Amino acid sequence: PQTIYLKDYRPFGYHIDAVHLTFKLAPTATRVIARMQVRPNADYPGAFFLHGQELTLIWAKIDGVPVTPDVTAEGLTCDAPDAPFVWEAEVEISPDTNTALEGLYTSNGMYCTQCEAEGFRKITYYPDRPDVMSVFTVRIEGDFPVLLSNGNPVGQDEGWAEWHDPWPKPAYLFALVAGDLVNHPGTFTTKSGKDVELNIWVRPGPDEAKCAFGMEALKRSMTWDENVYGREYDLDIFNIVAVDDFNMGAMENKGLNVFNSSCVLASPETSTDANFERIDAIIAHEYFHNWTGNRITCRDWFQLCLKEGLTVFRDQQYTGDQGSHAVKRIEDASLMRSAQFQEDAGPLAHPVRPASFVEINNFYTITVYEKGAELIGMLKRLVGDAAYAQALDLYFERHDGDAATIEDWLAVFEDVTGRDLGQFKRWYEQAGTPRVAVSDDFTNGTYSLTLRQHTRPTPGQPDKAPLVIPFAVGLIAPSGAEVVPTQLLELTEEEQTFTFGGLSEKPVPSLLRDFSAPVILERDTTNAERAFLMANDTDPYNRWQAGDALASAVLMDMITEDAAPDAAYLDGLAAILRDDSLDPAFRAVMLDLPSEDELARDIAETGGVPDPMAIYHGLEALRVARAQHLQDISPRIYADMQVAGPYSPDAKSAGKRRLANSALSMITRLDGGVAAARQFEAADNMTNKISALAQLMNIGKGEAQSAAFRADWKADRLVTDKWFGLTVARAAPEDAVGTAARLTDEPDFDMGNPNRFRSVFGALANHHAGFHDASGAGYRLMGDWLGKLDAKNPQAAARMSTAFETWRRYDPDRQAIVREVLEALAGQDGLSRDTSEMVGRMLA
Ligand code: HT7
Ligand code: ZN
Repeated sequence: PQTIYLKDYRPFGYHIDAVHLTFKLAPTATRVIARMQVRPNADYPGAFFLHGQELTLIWAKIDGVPVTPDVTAEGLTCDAPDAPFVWEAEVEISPDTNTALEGLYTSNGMYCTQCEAEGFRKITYYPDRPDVMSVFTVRIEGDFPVLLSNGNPVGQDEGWAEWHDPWPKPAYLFALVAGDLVNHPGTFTTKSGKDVELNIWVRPGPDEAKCAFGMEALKRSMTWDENVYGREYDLDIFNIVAVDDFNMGAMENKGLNVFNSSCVLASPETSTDANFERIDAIIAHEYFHNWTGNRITCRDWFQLCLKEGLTVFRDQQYTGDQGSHAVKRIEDASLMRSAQFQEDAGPLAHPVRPASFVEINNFYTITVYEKGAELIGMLKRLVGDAAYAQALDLYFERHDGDAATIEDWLAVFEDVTGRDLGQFKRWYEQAGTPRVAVSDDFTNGTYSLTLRQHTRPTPGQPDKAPLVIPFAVGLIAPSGAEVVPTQLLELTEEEQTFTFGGLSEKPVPSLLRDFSAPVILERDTTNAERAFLMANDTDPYNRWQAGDALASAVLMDMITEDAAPDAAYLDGLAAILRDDSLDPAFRAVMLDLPSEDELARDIAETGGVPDPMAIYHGLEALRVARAQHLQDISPRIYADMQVAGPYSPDAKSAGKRRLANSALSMITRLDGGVAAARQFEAADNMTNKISALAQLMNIGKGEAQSAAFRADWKADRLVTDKWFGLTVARAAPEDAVGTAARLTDEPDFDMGNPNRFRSVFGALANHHAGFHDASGAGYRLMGDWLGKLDAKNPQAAARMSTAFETWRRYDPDRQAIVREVLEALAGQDGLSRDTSEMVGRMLA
């Protein structure tokens, strides 16, 4: 397969000023007629090549005269005039047999599209690249009550509808939906007084009762983007459609967002607090793309972080505004440290702006999205809030209607601040997580901190240059009083020393406050100092980080030396739990423990070989010890945190439920499941129901409750996904693989539905001790199913293949089995470009 390089970028040889599409829908023989106004690009003359895949060309014409283009599996090339002309072509496609869920496909009888990144080429011949922007008019003919496309409706009658989108857009933002759908309506008046019709479209039936929250989330997002970024909506109508079979979370098609049902449908009985928060964030994310992605798009797919990093940053700000900025920052930083640092340290490491790819779908990664958002956060920290706001205003003004680059993005910051961002740009180009080694000294009332940065080699990038690292620091006196409030240091050299004078005693440093940069701190410290910061730090992220580091240190001793849990950790937790002045959600995150995967990483990092069962038993032992140590507090917390009245997913109530359920998990370790069984029976919302069930399963109980849950929710596919996932996640390590295999025999296991596949195999991949069972059964089961899935849905298979990303951490026997599984997969006949690229990188 061909590798595509950023350095080879060249504009298209033609402009497409307008495109008219006619769809004649039929399950296996849909006809698509395209008519395009084409104009040669005088600055960049080139061949008239149109992408196209899995299309049957019926006819093609230039200026009304039939032509016979050269057609290959990737597209067509045609001799074209050196002056403006009209291109017309008719193709036939088969939505019903399109199991890749890319292009036009059917899902439960409804037609829908997914075009990002390169799916439009499965709909018609077209320059399917984001820098070719055009004005689309779409006519849909089909026997459905609802026929939707981008932009505004311009006409409809029985069996047809026509839509016109006045905003030029790249083909990846095209969308079409047709089906028997019903709408949950709403309205929004923009700040300039324009009325916008809003709709969430679902299939008739129980989904209709699950739209209200999404509609309110959409209105909140629209208001927030006006108030915080000054961005107004720009069409008469905004449609969201819920689709069951969908590869990712949602898609920001202009004026017609398509959502995975699981990311828009919500009700108290079927959705957890975490689901509500995620839905709120995804609706916001897709809506925010209207400006950061749609009005300003990407020049090429190497610039993906331009829209995704910025839009994630914006949705993070939005979520923080809805509840607790502190807890949101802790969760975002925790995700970076657990999952993105892992990607950056392994065979799949790549820069936020990659320099090459084989299959772009493989680059919708946590590095592009979450690290991309961290880069925006660092820029904001470095230039300050006011300059950030000015730079964003300039970005929107200067690049509205453009297909832009990271260079364009950085230039607005340079122009606003006069600052040279040449060194900052390395963050976009250099893969790997920088390590900052910290040493300190205290002499004559002056405290000095020496910071030394180093980034290890990553695949294809052996040498790394120093980055500009915004490093937020505070100093705390031994009494616990903060003597130096947060200051932002800028580390630009390989090594730099920063001094703080006028101190009467040696302070304890609070380093990298608020996770001011995505780096790994290296510092010799003690459990006593970690406990001190856990108790005294004024920075909530660092307080959490100290607790997390302390828990990890305690667990490492328990796992590798069979030590008893350090009382400093248990006492520290008790103090936090007792402190009613602290936000319940914050207290709940303080109770989260490092995952088995993170502990395996830490063991490998210190030169050891992780033993998955030892890690599992270490964590279980700490859970029991915690439950015992906190047994006087947990029942009181559990009682205090009960939320009276009808369920509401607001952040305050959700925080209380989160803490109550953390307390329940400790109570359950000691009471044999009595309280959890009671909560299961009494719960009127999914958060409390499923948490109680999970606690019971954790102690090997809950069989009856699990069966009842399964039976009660058989008809609800999203709750059934939860049951599949929980059943694997809570299986004992020795049963996890067998459980996953058994679930694939259930009549409602459907590998064609990505949510269902992920509910089983995503849960298996995350079941550390089960997946890494010494027999290799987990690896083999995963490999077999990836092979089967790849033939249907390459994108989903490639994504799930990251389950093997960390295989080189484990012992030679396990490695040998994984190698065998990956090599078998690589050798599978007809393996997709998607999966073969991923497997190849993991084996390299
Ligand atoms: N921009 C979208 C990314 C995307 C996608 C979505 C659904 C299915 C396939 C997809 N490929 C790429 C989603 C987003 O980041 O908002
Ligand atoms: Zn996005």
